[in-house]
Amino acid sequence: PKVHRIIEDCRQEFNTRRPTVGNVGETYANTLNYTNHEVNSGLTRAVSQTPAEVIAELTVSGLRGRGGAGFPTGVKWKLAAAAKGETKYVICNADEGEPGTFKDRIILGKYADMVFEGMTVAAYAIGAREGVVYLRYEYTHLRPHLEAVLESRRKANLLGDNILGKEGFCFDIRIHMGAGAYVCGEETALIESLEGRRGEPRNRPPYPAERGFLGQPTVVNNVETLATLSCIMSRGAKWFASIGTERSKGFKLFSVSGDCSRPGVYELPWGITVDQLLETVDGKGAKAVQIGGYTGHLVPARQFDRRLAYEDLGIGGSIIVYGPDRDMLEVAENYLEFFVEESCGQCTTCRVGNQKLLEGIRLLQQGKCSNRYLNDLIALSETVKLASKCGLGQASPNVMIALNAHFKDEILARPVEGAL
Ligand code: L3W
Repeated sequence: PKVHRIIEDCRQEFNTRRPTVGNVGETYANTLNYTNHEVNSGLTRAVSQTPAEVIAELTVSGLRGRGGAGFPTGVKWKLAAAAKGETKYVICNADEGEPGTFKDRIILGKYADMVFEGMTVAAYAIGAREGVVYLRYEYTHLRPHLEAVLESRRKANLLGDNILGKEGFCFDIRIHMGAGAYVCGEETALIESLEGRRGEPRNRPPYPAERGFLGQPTVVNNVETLATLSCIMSRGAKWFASIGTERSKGFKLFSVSGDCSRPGVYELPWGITVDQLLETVDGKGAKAVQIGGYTGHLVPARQFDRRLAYEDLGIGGSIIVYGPDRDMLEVAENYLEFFVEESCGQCTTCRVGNQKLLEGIRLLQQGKCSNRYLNDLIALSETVKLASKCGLGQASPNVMIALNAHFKDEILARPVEGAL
C-alpha cells in the first residue's frame, strides 16, 4: 500500500510501560480514508435520515467494534435504541492502554472531529443527550486540543441544542480523565470508574447497552469505531462493505512497532496477510508477530500467511514485530509483569495466577523448570483463561500458551539443573 510519512516523533510516548522493543522513532501513517473524510458530512447525512435508518445503514456496513472484541456496532446501537431508560449515554472509550497500541492517540490528535462526529451520530441514533470521552490519564496532553475542538463544534451548532437545526436533537460531550489503570479499558470497569468507584469489571449481562452508566442504556464504543463510522455515514454502507473480506468489512488502523524499520500507524483493508503487513513495515526476517496487543495472538513465522481478518486473526489493531534475535521468554516475562501490575485483583485466578506464571517464566529463564512443570504452567494458564471474569484476565495467559505451542524447543533448551 501507498505509505504517507507524517512528522511525528513517538519516541517519548511509546505506549508500553516497559517496552521490549522501543524503536518507534518515526511514525509512518497511511490513513487515507481519514485524511479524505469531509468532516461532518456523515453527521449531516445522518440527521437527514431517521434514527432507525441510521442504525440500519450501520448494520449493512458490517462495522465491528475496533476496541478488540469486534462486536457488530449496528447490533449494539439497536439494543441501546430499544432499551428503556430515563436517559441514554454515549461513551467513547479512549482508555487506550494496550501495550503497543497508539492508533487512538493518533486519531484523537489528528482527527478528533471525526470521533466527536461519530459520537453525535450515535447520540442521534439511540436518543442520547450526553456523551463522555473517557480519556486515558497518560493522554492528558491531548485534553486542551480536544476541549478546543469541542468548543468549536459547540460554536458551529454541531453540539448543543437543536443540532444542525434538527428540532429536539440536543447533545453535548464532556471529557473525563482516567487515572492510569489498564483495566478501565474494559467497558464496565470504565463505567464503575466514571461513577466514582474503583475500576473493577462488573458481571455481564446486563450489558451496558441495556444498563450502563448510572444504570441507563449506554453505548460504549472505541475511538476508532466512532471515527470510522463517520466515514461510513458520509460515503455509505455499501462503499464500506465493498472493502475487506466477507466477515471483516472495511479498513482498520494498525499500530505497528517492534523490530521493523517503518513502525507507525497504518490504515489497511481487512484481509491482508501477516507477510504483506511485514513487507509494508519492513519487518523482514521476523521470528514472530504479536497481533492484537499483549492480549492477542503470538504468531510464529511459519504462520505468516495467516490473514488479519475476523475469519482468522481478528483482534485489536496493535502489531508488535519480534526479530530473529528476540528471546521469547524475555518477551513473555515482559507481558506477565504487565498483567501482574495491571490486574485489578478482583479474581483470584488473574491476581494470583499471573504471579505464578511470572514466577514460572523466571524459573524457565534460569533453566530450573522441567517439562512437567511447564505442563503445570500451561494447565494454570488454561484455568486463568477459563475462570477470570473479564477480557484482561481471560487473555493474560495467551502468551504462555503460545510460547508452549510455538517456541517450546527454545524455552526448554536452557540447561536444566535441579529442575522442579
Ligand atoms: C449487548 C450482548 N452487548 C457483547 C458488547 C459488549 C462490548 C462488546 C464486546 O472485550 C476484548 C479483550 C480485551 N448484548 C452483547 C453485547 N456485547 N455481547 O460487545 O463484548 P465482548 O464480551 O465480546 O468483549 P469484551 O469483554 O468487552 C474483550 C479487550 O477487548 N478489552 C478492550 C479494551 C478496549 C479499550 C479501548 O477501546 N480503548 O481499552 C478489554 O477488556 O483485551 O481482548 O461492548 O457490551 N449480548
